[in-house]
Amino acid sequence: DKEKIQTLARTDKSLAPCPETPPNLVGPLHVEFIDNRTLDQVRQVFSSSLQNGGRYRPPDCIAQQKVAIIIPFRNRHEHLKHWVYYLHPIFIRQQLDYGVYVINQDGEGIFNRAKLMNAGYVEALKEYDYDCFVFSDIDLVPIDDRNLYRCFESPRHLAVAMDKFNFHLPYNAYFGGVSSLSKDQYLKINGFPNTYWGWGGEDDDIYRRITYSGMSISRPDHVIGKYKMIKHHRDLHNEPNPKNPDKLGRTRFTMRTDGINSLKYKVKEIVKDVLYTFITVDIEAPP
Ligand code: UD2
Ligand code: MN
Repeated sequence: DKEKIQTLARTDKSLAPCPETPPNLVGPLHVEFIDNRTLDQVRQVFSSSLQNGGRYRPPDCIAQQKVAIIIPFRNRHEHLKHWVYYLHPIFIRQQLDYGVYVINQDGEGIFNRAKLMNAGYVEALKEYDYDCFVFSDIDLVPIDDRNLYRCFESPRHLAVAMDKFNFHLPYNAYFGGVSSLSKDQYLKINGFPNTYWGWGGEDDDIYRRITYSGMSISRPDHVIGKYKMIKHHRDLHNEPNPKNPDKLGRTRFTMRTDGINSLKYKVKEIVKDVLYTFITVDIEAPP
């Protein structure tokens, strides 16, 4: 069958590695979040090019990296449809061997972005031998496809020039929005913190974990690293948490015990859509 033939083709040693720089990139993109786009339309666009679960690999070469895209999520379906519409074609042009994992927080408890991303890391690895992890907000769309969604020598911050920050970095140690870490880099920092409930702080904690582990940050330049954020209000149950900034002074110590080595959650449901794998998790959120 089709699946078997594809698997054979992949293991065929005659298939060459994809080129270091993908040949079909177009550069700056036109991105517009139009109201009448529907998820069903987007499904139809990609139904023949993607494998179920939002998986893809280049048919004619061996991808440079196996990349899991992890999205922390709850109640943002309005954004999800735009994200898949714009990101899948970019990933295909970038010749990634990739899968998209939407990690949906179960229940109405306080949101926890970083813990969801930890759960996404674990769940993606149960499925495939990924060597690179890109963590992305659901509302961020790059407007240049030369911004490669892959891993680099150092942990990478991809969302360097967002429209909401006037296409500037808000501060030098900013690590929010979209980032990538190889499996080794991620394990070196013990993954992300599980204890940042509510809005804010978790991205700065991750930045500190990286520097305290002796690594630096890599970034695209400000032309390639441009993003549009879909406009939104602060969600319910994700209020800024005043305790979060205070925790940063202790990250150097807490990072050894709060992270992938202390992660606890339960999978409630896994749904395979053609555009993504949608995993609902109970992360023991406080009310
Ligand atoms: C900023 C950062 C983000 C993170 C956050 C602080 C940008 C563009 N992003 O985002 O990376 O550091 O501050 O926590 O500056 N989400 C849901 N449902 C919810 C709440 C959040 O799906 O109810 C997810 C979704 O993927 C969203 C992300 O969490 O994009 C970040 O939340 P946000 O968009 O409300 O926060 P924002 O834009 O201030
Ligand atoms: Mn946002």
